[in-house]
Amino acid sequence: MFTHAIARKPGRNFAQGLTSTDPVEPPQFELLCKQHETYLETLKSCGLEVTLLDSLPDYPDAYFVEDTAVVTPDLAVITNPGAEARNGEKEYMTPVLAKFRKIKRIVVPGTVDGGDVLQVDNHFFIGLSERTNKAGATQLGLILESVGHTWATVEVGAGLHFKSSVNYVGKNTLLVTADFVEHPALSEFDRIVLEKAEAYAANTLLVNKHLLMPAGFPRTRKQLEVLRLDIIELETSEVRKMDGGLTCMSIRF
Ligand code: CIR
Repeated sequence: MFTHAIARKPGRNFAQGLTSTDPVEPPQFELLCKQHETYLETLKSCGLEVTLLDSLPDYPDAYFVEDTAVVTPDLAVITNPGAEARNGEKEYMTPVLAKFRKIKRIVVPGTVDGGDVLQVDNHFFIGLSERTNKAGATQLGLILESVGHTWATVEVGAGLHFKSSVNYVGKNTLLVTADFVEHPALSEFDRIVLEKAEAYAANTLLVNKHLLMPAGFPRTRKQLEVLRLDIIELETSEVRKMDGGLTCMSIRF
């Protein structure tokens, strides 16, 4: 059960963050704030106490807090984010999480983005991506192992982060893009495979008994309904323009 979430307000310069997309409409700050506020209200309605941090003018992507830490019941591991432009965000997260957990760190040459780390009960999948390297994944894995968790690495290949393509939706089930269906590391789970046109909906977030999914993916919604969880659709148009999604905007624990 999650009881807390950490989030950060987006800054006015959020559109200067990293992105691989070239949207027809430029990202809109007011709309992003509205969508972000609804997201936070939804987390609260799922029973979480939300700590909301101020935006960081030097780090336009800093509201994607998920990338800066991996939090377990025992520890907070401050990652070493793999994009240079974002790496300094971690320093601002350390004192915040130190109030809740003992702190551990990923150190050079290791890099990890929290977006590559997927927890499924006691097990952690750690994606190897452009942001998370082998050294970082191994450091994280050994830290997790030291407090009783199991872990495995998975090559990400497509998409920014592992959780851009694979998420746990409860009941021993993973929501996966077609690229990951055959992946042997995922074979012990039931898998819901996204249609290509709805691949963005892979970034669906399980919060206790609720499934927060991006709005506008009706076929995925139908596929998820079999799980009989409370599905909540949220507008994500503006974060999507910045390669982000629902998991990225909070750290849950
Ligand atoms: C970045 O490229 O780092 C940001 N623009 C998007 C980060 C999204 N984070 C996530 O998926 N965990």
